Amino acid sequence: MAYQIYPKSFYDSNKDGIGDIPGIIEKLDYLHDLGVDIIWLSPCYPSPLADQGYDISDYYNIDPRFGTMEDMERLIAEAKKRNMYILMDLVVNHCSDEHEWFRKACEDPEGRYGHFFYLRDKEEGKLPTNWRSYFGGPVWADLPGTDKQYLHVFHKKQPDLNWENPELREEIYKNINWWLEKGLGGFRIDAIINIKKALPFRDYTPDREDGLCNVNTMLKETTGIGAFLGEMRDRTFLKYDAFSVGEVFNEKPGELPDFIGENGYFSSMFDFNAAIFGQSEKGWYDAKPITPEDYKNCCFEAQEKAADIGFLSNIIENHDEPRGVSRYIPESDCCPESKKMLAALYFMLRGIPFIYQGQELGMENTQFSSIAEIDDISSLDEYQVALDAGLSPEEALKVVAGRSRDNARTPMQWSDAPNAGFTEGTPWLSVNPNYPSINAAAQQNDPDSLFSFYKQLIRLRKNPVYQQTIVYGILEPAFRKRKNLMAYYRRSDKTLLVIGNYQRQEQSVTLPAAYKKVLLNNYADIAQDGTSILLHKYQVLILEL
Ligand code: TEU
Ligand code: CA
Repeated sequence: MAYQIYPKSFYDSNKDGIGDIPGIIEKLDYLHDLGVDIIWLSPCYPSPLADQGYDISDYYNIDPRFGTMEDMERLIAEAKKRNMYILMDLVVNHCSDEHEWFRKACEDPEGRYGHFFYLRDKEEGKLPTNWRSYFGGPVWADLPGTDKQYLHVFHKKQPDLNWENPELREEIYKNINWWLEKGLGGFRIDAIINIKKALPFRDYTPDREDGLCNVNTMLKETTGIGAFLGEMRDRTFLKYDAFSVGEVFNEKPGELPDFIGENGYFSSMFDFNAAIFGQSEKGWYDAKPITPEDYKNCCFEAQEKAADIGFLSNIIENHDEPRGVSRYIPESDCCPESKKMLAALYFMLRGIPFIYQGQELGMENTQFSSIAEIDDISSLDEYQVALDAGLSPEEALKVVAGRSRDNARTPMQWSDAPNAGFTEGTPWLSVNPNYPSINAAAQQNDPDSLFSFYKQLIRLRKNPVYQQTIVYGILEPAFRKRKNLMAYYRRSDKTLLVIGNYQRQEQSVTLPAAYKKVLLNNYADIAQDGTSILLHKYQVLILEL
């Protein structure tokens, strides 16, 4: 199983308030104890941090805020000693506008590096296309010192790289191989669906009053991304037997086998079906909340789609999402039992489970009392979108607080010491005020803690007796029509039933047969009468049938 670290917020070893690589090394035993095999690090390359490191200014280095290349090499080696592998983030849809390539493109737009980007002649009063960037506003900005404009589908400080140019692709493959040569286990591949643009560029029907359209409208028209992804796989990952997991939103119907099937572009890709549920073209303020039934349907839909094809990577949160327990559990019901239920339900799905830092402790969304407390550029844009739509500042803040990427980015809660033991300095982002009750130190030696529950889930997945079934077994939904009950069989040489009562009211179920063994239970007991079980509030069971 894999664990995502957001370096800036994981552990600060030198009191500057910013998490760093030596800090990660100090915590490797913690991760090893949890049972982690693969660690994905969000970007720690040199970066102006316009988008928290997803704007890279040098692909061959480590940002001094996070440490040195020696630290990184030590991390890879120390992880390996503990049988763990490091994945880095591969951010190659765009680089930073402070990358040397972009600076050279500004100096000579017609030269080699001008062709690394998408440049168009500037026309007064008219943009080359009417696409809206993911972080708001048009995707076109003036190329400094020239009469041209460049494309950025994310932030202005994240110019898109021109994948149509073979020289650019060579540079990327060279960089990937350079890291793999260092002993890196592989990559998580950022925003990859954006690398192929629909050519020639054109306008699409606007979807908001700003006259712009979502980038996805353009992406839907693209064909041929496979040629780039297949080439990248063959030139890099394949040669090193490296692990790759793609951040793929909206692949086209029928494309899944190309992505994660036999000899697919990637080893795996994330399942975002639940994460994107309820999204609205209009913005966060118009998004629909997700109910337990919706969550169940999202999971099963994705499972069914991938069943004969490959392994999805399953998550309940990441650095771009609110905390899973705050999103997928009805607000007033967020408690240790429901957190464990959610943990078991997603962890036992077919695929590769990923845990995001702090998820194993049940970290929750934080509180924002003013927009000034928010750092995330995506939240700041959505706040404005909500205000423009007529929401009051209080309403807009509430919308953003529920969705903000900063919910996941607050410092890791290690202990009840000041600043949750994350730093002895001033943290770059405030800690969640609930750290005195939710922290690692309080949970590590408590057999009833969420941390211990995750440990048991991981041990179960690795237990040779059940591994075949949990890793490779098919998934078959059970009691599908029962409301607020999420249950499924995992079948191979054994049959397991995972069953969760996704509500505060008790609920009874009749098993098809008596079970042989209880593999995991988030309560001390099972209220049972023969094959009929009365599930407690948010009770989850993993049974061997
Ligand atoms: O995210 C890609 C992506 O599609 C985002 O727009 C995501 O939907 C958004 O952040 C939600 O608010 C990746 C990274 O995970 C993200 O952190 C980066 O900001 C983005 O790429 C640009 O590199
Ligand atoms: Ca530091």
